Amino acid sequence: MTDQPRTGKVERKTAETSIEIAVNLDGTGTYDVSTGIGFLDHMVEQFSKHSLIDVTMKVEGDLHVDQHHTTEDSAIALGQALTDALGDKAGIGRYGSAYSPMDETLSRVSLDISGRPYLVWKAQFSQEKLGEWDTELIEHWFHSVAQSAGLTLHCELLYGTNNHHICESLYKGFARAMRIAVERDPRKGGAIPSTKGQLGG
Ligand SMILES: [Mn+2]
Repeated sequence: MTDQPRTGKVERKTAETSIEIAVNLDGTGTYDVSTGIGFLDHMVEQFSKHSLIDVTMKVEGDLHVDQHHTTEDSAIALGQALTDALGDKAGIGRYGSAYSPMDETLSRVSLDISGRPYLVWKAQFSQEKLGEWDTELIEHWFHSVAQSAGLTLHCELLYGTNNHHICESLYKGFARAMRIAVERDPRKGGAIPSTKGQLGG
């Protein structure tokens, strides 16, 4: 097992979006995020801050159409950058869970960096928008990250009413669960955390 910081990088350009993302799993929660969607920036910043994963994310999307491509493609690219940084996943905790209280809201996020993408989503919003961001895209963001990072990801709102709190609680929970799951456990040495000897594929 090496002590080198685990970094990942993705550049993705289509007719709909142009994206540059860099992550450092062994960072300090430093971020520079610009997607053109204010609330999405706020959420990706929360992800970085509470996972301690450094995130640089520059997105130029076709927001004149709507926010779908920008949300989806930036989530896919973030998942790819995380996968790139994780490499063979040697020595990682693999699993992570977090409860996140935020005033009246409580959520639970539980995940496995399994290589088997799956999203269980049990949360709903009563507003159509947070800032200018369409709330129907929030589940889609988590679905896209789970797919491209190979996560088995369970996101549940246990209770809560304020839409800003609900969304932020889920992102903070995702961040804190990821922090635990990507952390290198020195007791594991460089072992792949699976009796199969590999994760994914
Ligand atoms: Mn907030």
